[in-house]
Amino acid sequence: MDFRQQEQEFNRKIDPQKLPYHVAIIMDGNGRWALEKGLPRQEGHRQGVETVRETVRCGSELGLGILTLFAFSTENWQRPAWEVNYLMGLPEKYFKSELPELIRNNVRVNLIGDGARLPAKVRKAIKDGAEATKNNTGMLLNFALNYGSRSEILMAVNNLLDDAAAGKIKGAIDEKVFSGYLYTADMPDPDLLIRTSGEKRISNFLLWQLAYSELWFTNDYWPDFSRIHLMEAVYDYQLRKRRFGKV
Ligand code: V0D
Repeated sequence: MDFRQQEQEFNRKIDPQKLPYHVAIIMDGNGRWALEKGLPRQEGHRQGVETVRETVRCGSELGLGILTLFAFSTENWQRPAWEVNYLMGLPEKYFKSELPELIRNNVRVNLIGDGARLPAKVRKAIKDGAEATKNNTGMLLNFALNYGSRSEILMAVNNLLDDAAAGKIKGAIDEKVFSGYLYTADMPDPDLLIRTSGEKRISNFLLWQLAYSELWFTNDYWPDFSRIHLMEAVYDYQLRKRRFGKV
């Protein structure tokens, strides 16, 4: 069965009424993909951006509400300087080629993570991209950049302490109030988490938000991820009976 036929089959099988509203993806394996092909690591990242394009296109076509992509973790600063440098050029490159299509497809772009500690040119690229898409009402596309979940939780706690000291907190903190202090304030938690490249870890990604999410893994590296993978994950999600801890 070729790619086109597989896509058509999933289009038949996926129930558009039961889509996961929020899908989060840990895009792992660009470096290994390149290594195994005898290519420089940046080739893996370059191909990884192509996969981002295709995944955003497919998510938007399916009608997902939110797609959250883990692009750069707070730990990724420990990579070689040349690689970090190359990665930091990707947001600008991405918008240069994708902005018209994002606008055409009604996609809104948002950053989650500690934006203040990113290089100015990256902040500007994302600010411009977010600004240009802010009135779009279709899929929300979150890029997690300089993101770490424990530091996000601590940011929330510290902002809560400030608000408490300012007398803005009434009574005990419940889950809903706490969630409002995270980068994902006002967004429903991910229904489905996808991780590529065979690793079966959460790696400090959305620890609070993933409490009840379905998890889907593939051994394929991110540059080899395709719309077939996304559709298969969505279809698999639909087959699972979600119980939220109940019987
Ligand atoms: C490399 C695989 C898109 C993961 C995908 C700065 C690692 C390609 C973006 C991007 C990266 C980020 C923000 C934004 C628009 C695009 C991106 C990074 C890495 C780290 F507003 N791909 N991408 N950012 N890779």
